[in-house]
Amino acid sequence: MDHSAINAIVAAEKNTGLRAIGNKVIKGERLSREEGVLLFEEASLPFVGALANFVREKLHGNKTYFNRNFHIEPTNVCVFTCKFCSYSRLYAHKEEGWELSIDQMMHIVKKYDGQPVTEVHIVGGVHPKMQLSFFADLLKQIKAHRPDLHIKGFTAVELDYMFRKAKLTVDEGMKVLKEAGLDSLPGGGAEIFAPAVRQQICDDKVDGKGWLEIHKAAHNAGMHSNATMLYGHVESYADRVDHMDQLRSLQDETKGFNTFIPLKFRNHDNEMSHIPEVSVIEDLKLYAIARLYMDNFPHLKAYWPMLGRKNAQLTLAFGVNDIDGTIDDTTKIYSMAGSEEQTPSMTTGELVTLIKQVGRQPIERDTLYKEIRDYTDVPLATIDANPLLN
Ligand code: V47
Ligand code: SF4
Repeated sequence: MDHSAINAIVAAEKNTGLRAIGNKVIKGERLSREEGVLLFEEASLPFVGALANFVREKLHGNKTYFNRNFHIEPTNVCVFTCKFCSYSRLYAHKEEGWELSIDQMMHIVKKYDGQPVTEVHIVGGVHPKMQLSFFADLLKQIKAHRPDLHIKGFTAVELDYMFRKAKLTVDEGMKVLKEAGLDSLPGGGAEIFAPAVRQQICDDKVDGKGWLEIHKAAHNAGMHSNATMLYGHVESYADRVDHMDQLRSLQDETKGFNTFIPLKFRNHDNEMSHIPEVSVIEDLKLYAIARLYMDNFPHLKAYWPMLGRKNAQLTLAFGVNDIDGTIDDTTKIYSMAGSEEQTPSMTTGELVTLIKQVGRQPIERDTLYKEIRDYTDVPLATIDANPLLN
């Protein structure tokens, strides 16, 4: 979208507050908390969408990133009791859960031998008996087997518990895992930082301050990380803006975040099932406002297993420039929460098609957004259709 088109859209806006915000966005100026809340309360979807698309195209043109990754979920046994979680089983009921040994996890890694995956994403419940030394061994074995595979592992919730159990400071614990092979941190566990919301939805795990401290320590140790926000439950618009504001401030300080990933609350089979899920209009507005507010986050990701393929395509017109990866069907966190995709796995060809169908340019990236391959002119028939070649 060029300047004259976006100028016309902003000039036509009748609400003076929104018009002022539009003009700030065009000039590349930062939005305040009040302006963030005003966008949620009063802006129309076409208005925020046009602005977010303008910013997205200014930053990335038509480029839309994905990567080839697979997930390992070491366990779904968890000491915590987040009310939105459909995935975890308390230790007391661990017969309903699973816990993988290092050998079993290495078996998953070895399944991808010779396949062009670039990342393994390790995330799971917080098992009381899986400790720092266990995970350090796992990381070492993965690196020894496949040194080029980027290991994106462990939410701040898992790390906080691991470090406390090992009686190490956050910096000390991070050093141990980095030396063992950890390359970056995923964005999970952030939920909503506001203490009053956390108290209602996840009152026993690391708080917002602790989450931010762990990501700061990772950045200081030279690692990158992602950040998530679980939205569409009991939080207010001000809570969403507060969450994004705290992330934006840490990013000013460290520049260590790659990607912001809003996660839509899904209400299947959890203790918050009585809360209705928000509409797709609310989803798209949230992505757009996130793109406008998080001005120092290079990337905005739509996690397609949660949204479904069609809605993920839509987000590409509302600020999103990344749709995660091919993933692997071992991912259970989302299918258990009622995600759109019961067996989340897409071949590279399917991902490329999904991006091309909406007029964007599919680019395979590595975890740190180094471009691996531009698929714009690659004929579909030559892209591997084998799901294992994700
Ligand atoms: O923190 C749990 C969320 C997160 C539900 O960094 C739910 O690249 C919706 O953070 N409805 C973990 N969401 C997963 C995660 C993630 C996923 C993909 C990529 C990356 C990345 C990170 O899943 C949790 C929580 O916010 N979650 N239950 C639910 N019912
Ligand atoms: Fe445990 Fe994570 Fe589920 Fe919370 S969201 S109960 S920390 S697995």
